[in-house]
Amino acid sequence: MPDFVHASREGSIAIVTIDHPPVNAINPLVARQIQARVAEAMADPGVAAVVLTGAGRNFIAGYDIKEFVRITSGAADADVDLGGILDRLEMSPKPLVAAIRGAALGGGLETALACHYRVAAPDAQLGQPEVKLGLIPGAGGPQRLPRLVGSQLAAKMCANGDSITGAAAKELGLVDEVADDPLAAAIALAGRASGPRRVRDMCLEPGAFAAPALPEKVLERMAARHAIAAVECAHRLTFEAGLAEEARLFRECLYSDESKALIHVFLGEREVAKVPGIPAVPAPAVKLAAIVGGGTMGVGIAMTYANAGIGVLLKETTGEALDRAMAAIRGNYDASAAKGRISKEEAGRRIARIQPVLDYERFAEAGIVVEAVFEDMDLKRAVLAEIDAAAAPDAILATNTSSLDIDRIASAVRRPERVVGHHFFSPAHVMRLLEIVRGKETAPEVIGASLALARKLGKVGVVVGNCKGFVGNRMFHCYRREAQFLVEEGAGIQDVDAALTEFGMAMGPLSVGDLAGLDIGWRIRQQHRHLEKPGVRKPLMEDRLCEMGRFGQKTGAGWYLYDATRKRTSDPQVEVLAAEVAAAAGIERRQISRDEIRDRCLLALINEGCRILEEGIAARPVDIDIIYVTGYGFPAWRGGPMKYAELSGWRRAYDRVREFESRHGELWTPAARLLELAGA
Ligand code: 3H9
Repeated sequence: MPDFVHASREGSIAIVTIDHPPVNAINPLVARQIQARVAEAMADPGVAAVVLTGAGRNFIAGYDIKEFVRITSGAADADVDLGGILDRLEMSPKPLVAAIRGAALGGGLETALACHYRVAAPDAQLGQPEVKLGLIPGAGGPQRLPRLVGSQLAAKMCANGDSITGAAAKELGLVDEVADDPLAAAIALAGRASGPRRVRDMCLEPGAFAAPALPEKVLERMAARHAIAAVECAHRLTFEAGLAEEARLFRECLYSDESKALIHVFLGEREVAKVPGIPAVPAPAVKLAAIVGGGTMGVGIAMTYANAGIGVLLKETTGEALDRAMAAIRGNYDASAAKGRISKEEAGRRIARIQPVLDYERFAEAGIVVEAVFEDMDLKRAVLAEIDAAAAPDAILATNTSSLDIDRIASAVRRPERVVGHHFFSPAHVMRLLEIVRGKETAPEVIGASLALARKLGKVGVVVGNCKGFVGNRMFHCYRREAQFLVEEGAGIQDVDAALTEFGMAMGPLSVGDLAGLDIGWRIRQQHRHLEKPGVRKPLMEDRLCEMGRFGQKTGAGWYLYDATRKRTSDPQVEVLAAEVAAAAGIERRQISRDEIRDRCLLALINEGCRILEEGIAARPVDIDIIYVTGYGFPAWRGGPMKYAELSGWRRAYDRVREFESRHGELWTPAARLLELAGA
């Protein structure tokens, strides 16, 4: 049996070290080994006190999250008895001191709370983030934390999941000491301690439990409400009874769809970086990135690199265009500094990293060149050919396209194996998603380097294949098309948006169109009219809106009306337009329920997702889910479109798609993969 916990001695102090890479997560074996090593040390007459610590950068990052997946899928024993083990640790007869460096999160903080004293590094990270996984702390945190920091703060920490630093924890009484070398300080404290001091024996503040003030959004989630209820138990019940009620609430969360979805997203964000056939390489040591194009995307991409401490050459064709780009960059950083997100000095340092240029002279120094010019094939090919002539032989040549054929773009250069799509989402310095588009010639190591670089830039990189719209936009097209069909068939405009925001989407599909600009799709459709399949239903509304000059927020009118502050109001004129459009096209209008709106929009997304899997454009369902959660405002607690379909039943999805097919025809033909997943 592997040994993840070992003991050593320093004089009369025993040191028990958890060494379970990468982050010392606790699973049943590790928990039993902690208990055994501590018990052995306590029983040794030569030992006066015990220090518990973690090897590597962290104390303990919590219970092993993968273990929860095994439990809920029935692959592992359902008994998570960390609480019982921590109880026994706390009852140890000699002083037990936690030495905390890095993360003491979730079950990690609960382990520290079961120790009699705590010493932390000033920048250690202490918290109960379980709620972000749809869980509550289930190993005594809700009973012990309020006894140290007060129940209102404890409830807040457990319900919003935010962690605090070691220095802040000292101020609050959560840790006894802060020290740059927490292990040495813990050993010293253990030598001085007169005996055990158990948190369970401490008194709570008198009076009734006062719930913390938390935003509505936080309280909408069951785990947050349960976390508060678990802390309240510390007030209402004995310590033992509180533990039992907490364990019951934990279990209820563990088997919830919310938790399954959030755990899927946590693990998925890391899994997408591990692509079969792509080497896991360290991030290339890029010191300088060159960006061509200073429009909205180029500006956001330049800021993304500058934020990661990387120097940037930002190229434009005219001095005026460069001035505009630099003014936008300064404006964005000033706004961040004004909001207190970064200091003025830091904003200045980041601006100074971006150097405006008008030529390719220094491009050979750049480890990566990102083309971010207007979305036009001929222009992109011409720019890439220029980049090819100027860039270093081993540079990555990235093209920031949202829809164009990567292979055609790559064929403009002599080294197509170095060309890769880096599809950033607007605003690029804010949105976490980066679609990494693999062309047929792109070298695997360029994909691997792109994935590692994405992480360094604070992005979640997801590898996708080359097709129109790649994964995200191709699916989104089907989703938004369905939203328009629904309006034509009689659904109210606000109802369409509300059905999806009630589901949890950050914005409704029609509002998203207004935000992005309806004219973009309109112009593309005009160019591609000749490719339309005759007899296949096309959405009509957005073309009509654009013909009226209603391009969305930027023109003050689209699906909705917008005032100068971009506040939205509904416009009865658009409802009238929908009725006219429907009458002219012979579309029958009827009352449409929000359930139908939700199902049609989401299943259009899911059915297309299945086709994308069939074609290998996305390698795994999790890739699609992470794209949607990080780039399209899909609620993480639903897990992404594919996880949502799984949790609500593939068979249900299939049956509903069939029903829509019978009413609406070939756009609803179920994908073969959907059929397969439904076992139909
Ligand atoms: C809990 O404790 C419940 C309790 O109340 C007990 C109830 C009975 N488990 O993020 P990184 C892996 S719930 C398993 O890339 P960083 C992660 O998947 C838990 N694995 O590094 C990745 O794997 P890989 C409460 C975990 O330096 C690797 O470690 N705890 C866990 O940017 C590196 O992670 C949390 O929610 C885990 N608990 O950040 C903490 N944690 O290399 C969640 C990490 O194969 N974790 N891994 O891709 C974090 O917030 C960050 O991972 C941390 C490190 C800050 C620790």
